[in-house]
Amino acid sequence: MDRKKFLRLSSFGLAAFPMPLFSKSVNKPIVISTWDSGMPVNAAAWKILSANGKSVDAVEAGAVYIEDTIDCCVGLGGFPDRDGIVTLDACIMDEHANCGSVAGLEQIKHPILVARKVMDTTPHVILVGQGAQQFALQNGFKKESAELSESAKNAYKDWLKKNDYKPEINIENKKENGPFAPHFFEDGSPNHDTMGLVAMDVDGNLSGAVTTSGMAYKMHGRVGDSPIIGAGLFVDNEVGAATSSGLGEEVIRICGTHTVVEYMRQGYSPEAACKKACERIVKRDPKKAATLQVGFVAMNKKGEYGAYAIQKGFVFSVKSNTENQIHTSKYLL
Ligand code: SD4
Repeated sequence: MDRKKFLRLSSFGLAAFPMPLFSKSVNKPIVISTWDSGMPVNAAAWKILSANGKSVDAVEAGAVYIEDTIDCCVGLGGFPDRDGIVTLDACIMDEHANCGSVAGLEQIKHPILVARKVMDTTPHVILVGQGAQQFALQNGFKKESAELSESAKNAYKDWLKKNDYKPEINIENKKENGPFAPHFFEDGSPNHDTMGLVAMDVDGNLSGAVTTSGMAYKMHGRVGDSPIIGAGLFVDNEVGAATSSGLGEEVIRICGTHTVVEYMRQGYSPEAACKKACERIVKRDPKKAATLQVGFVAMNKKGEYGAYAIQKGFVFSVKSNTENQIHTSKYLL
């Protein structure tokens, strides 16, 4: 048989009898999230996943939980930008590639719920700033006080003393506090803890959500990777899902989570796919990469998961039927 004919026949064969992408049993339901703060976030998501709920509702519940509880990095308790204003970014994406996002949202407690509303009720994907706030208010969200939380107020006062605009991020390895320590500026104040989570429900459908106050002391109006679909979060229900934490500009430059998912599509494991994405960032500018942190976490359709970071110190949390724990990510540098 000539080669062309063989290829035609074999591709017909594949189309007629599609092979399942993965043949072994699937680890589901499962939720994974960035950082050790992901443990209670996973628990909130698990309530929905374990009751056979949808992954999109589970990731939303996880994000709502952290927006209510953490200071410094997510929600209205987060650290402000350099003008002293807290601006929030969030996004959500489901198994149908429906997605919604808000960026630079002020004085609204639950940006993730506004992002969900954008997804569910508008023909758009991203709303920003004033427009996002207007949309939230029109949809019954309450305008909260613009006052900073106590810890944010103190940290901002200290920062103003130096007023040093140096958007460094996530250099956990500069401070020796053990693997699960919070993540600090060199002066000891926490700098980040963006919450990104991805989940697979009992039906095998994937979704993800991200919520953050973004990089502390950023320029007013600066948007990071977190609310950008394909940067801070990407879900492809045929392949897998990924989310990121770290210096958003570097993630955006390589469309980080989309890149991770595309590597999984090529057959890389979640961990290897995250590693390849980190390598791209480092390759572009190795000197700069040595001064910053980016971490990716990913899950494939089999419920396998993995992570990789540029630097030491990135951790992630996993909850499934068989485990409930924090894992330490491998790193490049
Ligand atoms: C940003 N990626 O705004 C976010 C910050 C972050 O953990 O992840 N912090 O660039």
